Amino acid sequence: MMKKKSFAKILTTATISLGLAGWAASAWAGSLEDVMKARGLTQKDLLAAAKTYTPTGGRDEFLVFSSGGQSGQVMVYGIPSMRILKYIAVFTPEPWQGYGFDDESKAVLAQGKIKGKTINFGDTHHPGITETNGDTDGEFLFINDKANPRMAVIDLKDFETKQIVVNPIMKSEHGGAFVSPNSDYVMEASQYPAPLENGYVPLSKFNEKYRGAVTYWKFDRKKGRLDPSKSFSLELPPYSQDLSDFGKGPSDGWSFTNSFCTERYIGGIEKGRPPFEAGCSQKDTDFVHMVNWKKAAELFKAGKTTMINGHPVIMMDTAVKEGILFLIPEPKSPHGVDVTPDGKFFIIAGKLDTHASVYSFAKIKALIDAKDYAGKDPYGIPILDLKKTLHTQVQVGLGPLHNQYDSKECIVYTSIYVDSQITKWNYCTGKVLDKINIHYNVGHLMAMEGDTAHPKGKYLVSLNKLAIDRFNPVGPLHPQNHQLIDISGDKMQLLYDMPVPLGEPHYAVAIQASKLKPKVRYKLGWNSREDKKSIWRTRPGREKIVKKDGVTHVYGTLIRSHITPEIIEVEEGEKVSLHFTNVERAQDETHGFAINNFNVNLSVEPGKTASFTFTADKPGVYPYYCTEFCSALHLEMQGYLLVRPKGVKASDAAVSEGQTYTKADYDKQIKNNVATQGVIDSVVGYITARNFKSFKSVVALVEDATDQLNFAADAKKKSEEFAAKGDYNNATLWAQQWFQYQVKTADIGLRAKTYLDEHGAVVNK
Ligand code: K7E
Ligand code: CUA
Repeated sequence: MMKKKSFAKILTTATISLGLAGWAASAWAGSLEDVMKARGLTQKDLLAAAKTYTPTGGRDEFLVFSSGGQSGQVMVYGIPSMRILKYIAVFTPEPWQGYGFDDESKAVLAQGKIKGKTINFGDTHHPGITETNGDTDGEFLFINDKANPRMAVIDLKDFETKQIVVNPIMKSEHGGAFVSPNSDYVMEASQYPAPLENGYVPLSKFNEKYRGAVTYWKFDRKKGRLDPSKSFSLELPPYSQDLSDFGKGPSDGWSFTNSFCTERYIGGIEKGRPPFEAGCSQKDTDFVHMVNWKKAAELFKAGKTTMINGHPVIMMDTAVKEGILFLIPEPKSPHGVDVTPDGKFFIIAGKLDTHASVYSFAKIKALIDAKDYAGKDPYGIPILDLKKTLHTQVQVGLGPLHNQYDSKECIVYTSIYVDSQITKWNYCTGKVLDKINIHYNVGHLMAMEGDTAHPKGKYLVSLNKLAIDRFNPVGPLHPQNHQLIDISGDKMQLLYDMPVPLGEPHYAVAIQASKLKPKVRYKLGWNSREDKKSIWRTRPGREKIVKKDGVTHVYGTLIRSHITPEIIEVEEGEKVSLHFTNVERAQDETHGFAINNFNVNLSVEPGKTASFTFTADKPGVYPYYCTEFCSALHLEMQGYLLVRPKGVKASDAAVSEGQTYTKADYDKQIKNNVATQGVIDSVVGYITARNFKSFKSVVALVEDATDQLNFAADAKKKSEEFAAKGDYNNATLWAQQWFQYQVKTADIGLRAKTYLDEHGAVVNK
């Protein structure tokens, strides 16, 4: 039995230890100068610290969604604090979130099966947020998988993955997810050419049968899902298509996809042939593909497509005939293609060139309108003359990759891989303005909303490929390094190094935090993956065990601090489906659920219903418990799954326990409860004497406390009923339960009191 402390005593101890901690800190810290000296910090360091430091309770101005690379996840962090807030599970099971462990999320992961195969890994590259008029709106996030061409949809109301779609024709993919200015389509471009059909085609047929493609996934914003029945693709030559971007403003209706290895080299180092890297970098230029996607969407609607693997594809000859596909040379093995905020230009940097090329959309459009072509590629696609399309070319450094835009007019930042630098330059005048060293080998870079119609400036993040010596060594596999750079002034200033213990980040997108409106709880009994009421939901007092179609369904609830039911007994071989609803209304009162030896953890956030279906294949005793430290009696949030051997009858014998209670125990417990109620009353008095209703968080806490007090009243009633019958054993136990609800009430009350104290609440007049 747990030793009971009176609640008043707990309060006093807490106060004393807080006081001591405050005293110790002030004695240790010394003056700012002392700390600077002791840690070897300069004024510049302090300035950088002041620009990123976020005091307790402080919030960030921007949130970043970063690809988690090979982890198959998305990382969320804040700017300028660089504090990591969440890893969103997308293509890969993640037990803390129950992702891939509860039935509901297993169904999402199962959507990502390819040719019947479960793929539990994803190589995420480019996150994209839904846009309205070319600006991110914070409703949904998309992310692609390069290794297994797939696209996932994350709802930013709860930061959960809702859908995975498999690309029906691609065998490799890199240029996703790019979102059209009003989120009609999400774009995905293939990378390594392969036959669009499934099945074997020898490499000797590379030129004729291997292909690239771009897919335009139709997004149904109302449903928050991609709609494969309204999506289509465009067949492209067997070049290695790379990144993409949608036009906006004057270039709205067009999409741009660049490529490398337009040499169409097929490798063969094992046969003594030069490797891919030699054969794919021979030519001085590759091609950016320009697609009139609005016209393509009309062709699709008009049925001018060929079905491949059940998916409509506009073939190249149709695209050429209809005038929706053009090529423009681009130097050399390029990587990024980035449309300027006003949509008048796009910038492409060639990895093997020192220049960034600024293309003028107006010039391109004039050439297309005049049918002024420089030639055709081997597939009959018109090629425009490079020189005639250029606005300017600027020498930015060795190995330029990606571009991001500033809030200041004409200012762009380019990541320089080989030089390990970021170059700031003016794409209107063609002038280089500033360079800053980064550590090391930057890939993508990201400015605040820096790929939208209205970039927000202020900060830039350098997403570096190597960390080498920047952090304490942790073995041969180093962390990634995101570096925060201040771009508010004329000179860039490095502010912060953030190690990232996750897969290679590739791209990230930032959004003003104020645009995000995530919820704090689900409606009661919610299937979060399907966004509707769960058919398995239940309420407190309605918990039940029902056999249906050979499956034993357990409709249970979770609340501080018990699981209902606490004993589940089934027979060997029985199929069991557990459905738990978290019936908390309080913010952040998540419960977890794990059973010994069943490879399961559920994360059941307030309101959510999560299920776990299994076969009780081995007789035995399997404790289960809550995996989140949800309350003082969290360790007691437990239960037993008993699997009876086949043919053995359930034993109805009286439960035998360690302890029975007498009237003396009962009286002692009641006395304690009455004293505790006194403490609660004083906390309640403190809160209600102040303007607590002006604080949303406190109002929510008071609501929760009221719930707990109602539960306490219930338990009190049961206790009194048993006492009246002279059953002091049950009376004492229910009195103890009454006390447990009091503890929860007091815990919440104290949280509310602290909040009021910290936020300057005032006494009511
Ligand atoms: Cu690594 Cu955009 Cu996939 Cu460049 S990508 S670095
Ligand atoms: Cu619920 Cu611990």
